[in-house]
Amino acid sequence: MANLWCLLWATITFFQLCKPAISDREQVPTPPLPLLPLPSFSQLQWQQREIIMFLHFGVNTFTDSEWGTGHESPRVFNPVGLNATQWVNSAADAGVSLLILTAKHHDGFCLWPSKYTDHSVIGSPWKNGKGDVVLELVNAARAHPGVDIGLYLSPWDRHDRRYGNNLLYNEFYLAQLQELLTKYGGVREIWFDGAKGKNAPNMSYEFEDWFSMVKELQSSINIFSDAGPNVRWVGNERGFAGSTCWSTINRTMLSIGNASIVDYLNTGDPKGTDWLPAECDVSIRPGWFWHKSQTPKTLSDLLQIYYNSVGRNCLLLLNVPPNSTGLISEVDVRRLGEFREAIDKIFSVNLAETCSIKASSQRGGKNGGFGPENVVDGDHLWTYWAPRDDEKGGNWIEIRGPDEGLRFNVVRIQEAIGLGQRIQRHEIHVDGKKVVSGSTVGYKRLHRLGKGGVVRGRHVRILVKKSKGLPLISSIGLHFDPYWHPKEH
Ligand code: FUL
Repeated sequence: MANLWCLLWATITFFQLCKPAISDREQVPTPPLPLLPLPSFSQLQWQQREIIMFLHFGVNTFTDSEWGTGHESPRVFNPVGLNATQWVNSAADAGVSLLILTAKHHDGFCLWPSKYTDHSVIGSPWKNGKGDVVLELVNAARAHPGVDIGLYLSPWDRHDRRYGNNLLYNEFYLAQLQELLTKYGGVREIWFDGAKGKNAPNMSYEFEDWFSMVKELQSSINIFSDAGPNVRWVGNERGFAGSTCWSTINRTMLSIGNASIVDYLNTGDPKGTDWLPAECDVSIRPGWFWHKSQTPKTLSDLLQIYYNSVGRNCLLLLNVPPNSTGLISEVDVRRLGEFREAIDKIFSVNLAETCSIKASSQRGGKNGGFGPENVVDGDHLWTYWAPRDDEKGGNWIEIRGPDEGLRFNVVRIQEAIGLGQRIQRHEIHVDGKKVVSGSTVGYKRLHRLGKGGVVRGRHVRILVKKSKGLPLISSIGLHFDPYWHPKEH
């Protein structure tokens, strides 16, 4: 009997000892589940590039035109001082990590010695027909770690006689794609332009075949077109995304070269089942190609474009066209430098980093790993603030400045988009007064504030009014932009 009591006592003691350990384990918060659809690894890498560069270059550079007719003689192409290292250096100095070259524009002239046409650099006096612009760019980029290349191959070809014959032209186009994607090593983005002249011959492009060949040859490439599959067009060529801009959209609603979907492309779709972030293409000059008579946009214009593209959850694809010498003109290089300097000046100081930060709640309590301090830890994507699942009312996070207050005019908010895009509506309050009423956030949302160009206050609260699931905020910044003069815009 005594043995039985002993056994009972030992069993009870054992379970009592175990109990706190089990309930402790239950208190460890599980991370929030991802909210579908999600970006792929390549899309996430792409998004973090923020600014990439387009290089429109070809026969148009020498004929002062934008859309060549296709009848240009290859002999007009002679960039005697071409130096792709200068292109790459100018881009890298401006913080650009990807350059997309027009390997062939609508005029059909190829910047590489294609085996499938003689309408190319082969027929030009440049390097006695032995040159290859694509190769020059690839070699220059390779010598600069961190700089990648992308290619633009115009579907609309005004030179090739096969254009208009569906089978023959699609085969020709596939052959050129294959050539470009096997000859030059890794290509990070391929650009399929939906543009086509009104009187162009009728022609169906076999996009699905093109896309699958591209993926087969370059598995980590991002394919751009009006309709993706990896990156979508933003719907205009001004570099402006919608003030609501979802990276999600329904691809079934999209088609390439369809003018009626530009508004949908501009804003995306909160109910979208596909992750298809938008790219904002815009030229630093009025034209896409270099023209002697044109000058670059002002710094103030470029900054406005930056806020309306990168600051609205998109990528900025800024075109900087090489001139007829084969160089990026000095004025453009200078403007790019000023642009980078301004961005660095604005964003290198985050006033929030020295403030105390409070939140409406935090998942898993103090030691759960989802506290509001994560929004100023500099690691933008994978550490974030998460409120509790059961929190009622609006979730908020508040930055509390020193007694003398804060002086700023830009608020930066970033979502942990690796787990999906969630925030639908948000507000910013300074010392209890609403100063911004906004919608989406996504990878990065920038608000320029202050009617007089500056805001002063002590407490800045970001209130999430509506969200698809829990809002997950990875970074918050309070910045001062000395270039912001609201009256100019
Ligand atoms: C457009 C083209 O027609 C322009 O020439 C330029 O290449 C621009 C990026 O895309 O659709």
